[in-house]
Amino acid sequence: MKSSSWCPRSAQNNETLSAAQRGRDSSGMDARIGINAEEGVVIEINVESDSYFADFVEQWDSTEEPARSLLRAENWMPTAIIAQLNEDALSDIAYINQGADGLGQLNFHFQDAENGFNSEPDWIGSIDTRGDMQLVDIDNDKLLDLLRVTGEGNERSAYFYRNQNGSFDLEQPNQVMRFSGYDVRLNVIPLEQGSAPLLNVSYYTIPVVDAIRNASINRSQLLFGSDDVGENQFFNRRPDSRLDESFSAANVRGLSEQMSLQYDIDGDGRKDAIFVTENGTLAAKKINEDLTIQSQPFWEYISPKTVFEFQVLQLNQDSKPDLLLRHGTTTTFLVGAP
Ligand SMILES: [Ca+2]
Ligand SMILES: [Ca+2]
Ligand SMILES: [Ca+2]
Repeated sequence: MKSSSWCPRSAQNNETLSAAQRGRDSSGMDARIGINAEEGVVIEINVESDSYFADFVEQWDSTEEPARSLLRAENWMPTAIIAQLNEDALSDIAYINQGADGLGQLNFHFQDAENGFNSEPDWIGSIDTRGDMQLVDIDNDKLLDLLRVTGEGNERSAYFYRNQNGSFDLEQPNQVMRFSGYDVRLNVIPLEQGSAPLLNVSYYTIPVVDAIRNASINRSQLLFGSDDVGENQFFNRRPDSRLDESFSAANVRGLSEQMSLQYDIDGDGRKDAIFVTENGTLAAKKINEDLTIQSQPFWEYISPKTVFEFQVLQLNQDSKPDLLLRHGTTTTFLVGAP
């Protein structure tokens, strides 16, 4: 494990390392893209371990949050959550169980200043529990709305429901969007504090012609704003911007983690697009006012080892973002310096 500091305030490279020191070939990584009839595109990434016993035993300090959690809390919906569901300042409870009709049931218990919570739910709604569900504030009114994503194969449908002071019309989504691609992910992101959230949709596709000649895979980022929405809808029908990147065996490192628009890397109050480059470094691009992602990164961190995964964390008490970079067998912490 390595710990160093970096300056999030200005665009910079890690100048203590020359590009030649990146260790392109010493990362012990081998990647291969193949295509077969049964599995489609297969990406094999082998990471060589320094020792067969590396990470075999891990000691956890029970008084501290584990740095490497088995579940990332932001990626799953727990059985019951505490959330702002109606128009008062008190937190409420939401959970899903099986209703009397045998179908899924969404339950809300509203908090009352005098009596706390009722044992019976204050609002229930019958809901199809297939697919992924998320309670997230989509329209920036502080009340959590519902996003449900379902589908099979490479077809995905996203259903958006608006929270109306503690209830949803689950029969009638406010907006439905459909996407074709693999590993379709939807993220609702306020680019700046208090600004209207945008929708970031990312997925992979396989170009048919290229796939035969030269195995490759495309990664797309769509950004939907909300300045031209239809009545009662959340997001524009057409994406405001689209970024398509092509990957083959030569630049497969860039595929190891999706681009993230969740973090403000330079502390200017506006989220940036962070991604792993094809050289296995970490870089960030600005997101313009028109929601296009700039073509050139304004920041790149050249690590001595290939980066496979990253997280932006608050490791200390200052409000500057800290970075956790995962390599093949090691982890680097970068603590933001003023
Ligand atoms: Ca409430
Ligand atoms: Ca809302
Ligand atoms: Ca920024």
